[in-house]
Amino acid sequence: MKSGDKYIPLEKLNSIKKEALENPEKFWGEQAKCLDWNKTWDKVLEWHVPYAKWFINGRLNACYNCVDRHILNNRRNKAAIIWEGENGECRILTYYELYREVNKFANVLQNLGVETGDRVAIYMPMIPEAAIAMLACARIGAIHSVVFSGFSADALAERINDAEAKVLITSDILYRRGKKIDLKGIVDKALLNCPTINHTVYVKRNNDLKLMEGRDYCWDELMKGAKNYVEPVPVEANHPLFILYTSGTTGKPKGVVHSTGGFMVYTTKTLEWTWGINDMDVFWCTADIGWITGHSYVVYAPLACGTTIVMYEGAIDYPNPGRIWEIIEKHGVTILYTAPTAIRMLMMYGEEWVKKYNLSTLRMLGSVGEPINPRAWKWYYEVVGQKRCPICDCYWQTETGGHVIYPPIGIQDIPLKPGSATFPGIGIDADVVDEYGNSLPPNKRGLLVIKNPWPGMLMGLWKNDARYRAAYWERIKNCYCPSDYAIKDEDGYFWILGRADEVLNVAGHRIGTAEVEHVLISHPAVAESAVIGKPDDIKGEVPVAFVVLNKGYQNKKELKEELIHYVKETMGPIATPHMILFVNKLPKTRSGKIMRRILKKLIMGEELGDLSTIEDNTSVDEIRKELSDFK
Ligand code: 6R9
Repeated sequence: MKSGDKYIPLEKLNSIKKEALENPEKFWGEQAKCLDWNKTWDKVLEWHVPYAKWFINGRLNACYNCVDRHILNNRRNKAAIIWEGENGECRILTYYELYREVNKFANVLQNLGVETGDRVAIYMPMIPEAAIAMLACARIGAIHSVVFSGFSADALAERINDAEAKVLITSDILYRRGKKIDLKGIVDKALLNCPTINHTVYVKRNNDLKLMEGRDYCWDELMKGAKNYVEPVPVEANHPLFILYTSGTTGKPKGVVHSTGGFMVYTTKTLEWTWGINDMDVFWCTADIGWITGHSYVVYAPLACGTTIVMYEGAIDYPNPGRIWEIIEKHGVTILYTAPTAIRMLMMYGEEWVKKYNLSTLRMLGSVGEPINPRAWKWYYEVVGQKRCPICDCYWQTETGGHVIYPPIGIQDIPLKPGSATFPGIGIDADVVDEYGNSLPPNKRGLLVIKNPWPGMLMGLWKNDARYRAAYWERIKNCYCPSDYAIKDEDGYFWILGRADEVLNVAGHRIGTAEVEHVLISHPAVAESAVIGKPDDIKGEVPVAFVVLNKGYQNKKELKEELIHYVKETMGPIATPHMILFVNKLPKTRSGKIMRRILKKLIMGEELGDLSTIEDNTSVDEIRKELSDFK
């Protein structure tokens, strides 16, 4: 890889970038040949701000591109998925085996009445059946909506209902830190409020699975009678491949919709450009399929490239902190793609755990989900990669479909700066601007924007056009605004500084403060609440909640615990408040807006700055006192 002959000269990369921006239709039309199409498009791009259509009237099938085309060549017997369970159990599926399972499950879906365009919810642990279910949906043109298996019954129901899913695919249990988590119990609770679900399919891993007659089925049973082949449905390129819900600034999650053609082209090409992926690679992206990284870079792009992927169910530090390194050694992983929060945790366990294993197969490392702090970067580079493996810090979002700011190390050995995701990628016209959209000079903090459409861009929000425009296109005129602060340095490197909205980044997961507040307020004891993020050494940020109690409820430790538990149960463990503070009043502006900025400064022990807009100063004094009592 480091031989140099794979690299194109820097001038060439720059001229490719220039061409991609100057003539996107020609450029992306060429790139789209990385996929097999049933029918070529009539037009590459139609762009009416803020809606882009790519590869119009082109027809393709995502599942065919990820599976069928590989069994027609010498990848037929190559490992597609190497699966490891937490307890060391291992399953390997070749491309042919994946093809067989996906076909059968596509037929199972048909037999359950699923048709092209229908929505199918997937609530599953990291097991091969999760990828099989996604690909089977794609095969028949059904739109999947994967819900992270750590989400609660309410969160699951809300997402199922918004998408009006017909069928739910799940599993009876999942394994985490040696424990069996009862998914069936959560699903049963959710389904009490999901009128659109006709059928549920369970992957059975426990012996005492009780099914409801006529509604629930067992995966293996249905597979027994299924046909071996289902013709992949060629869909128009702008047919939605999936919906994935992500946190926004209101209590309701946003259903991000991705296309089939544009998404597949963009993720496949960014996988190649970032890692220079080849047939020798064993690619391990540790993300869960419940997040976008699991969609783009665990399932779709690597399989479209015919890559061998590692899929792992469980915690990467269980049963001991060497687990992640053991898996890399065992399967000869060549590329590890993980999150800064994981790196910081592994760093805390110490390098002796890393040194116990032979990691010489690794050739590249990746980071995603939040800014990586230079200390973690250095440790990752020196201890894990032995100064041999470049670190691809990839900035992107659920909405962008694939990497948008990243080093294209697969084709060019550009110099890295720890903590910077380097430059806007090929075909991405990004900038840092002030609130009026004016480009800022180097080292000035501003909003990150993307000024042009790219094939991986979201098509919109599920049945919510007004919110799509308001959330991404109204802050800066004619620009896509990801709501992240950034600076561009004097060499043109981009540094992402964190969210510019009310969204927290807890261990790389997006959590809307409004979502947590919404849950708290639904508890009878709570009159009002404000949630902010407090910096945390491992998780990056943790939620802290300020709560005003209703009359009749007292400031008691038990009530705090109850509320913490309530959020955990209602939203899922990742949203659990790190602490709750009871206060009599929240600081508000005269127009009644909660001043979270002040709460944040109070918790950080910082100067409060301008308090002229505050309605009542006593709220601040009271919170100060509460905080000092807490310490
Ligand atoms: C892929 C993913 C998106 C938000 C994004 C930003 C943060 C992601 C980052 C990064 C700095 C990186 N983020 N990658 N910040 N450097 N390399 O994480 O998608 O869950 O939608 O989160 O994550 O704040 O806006 P998603």
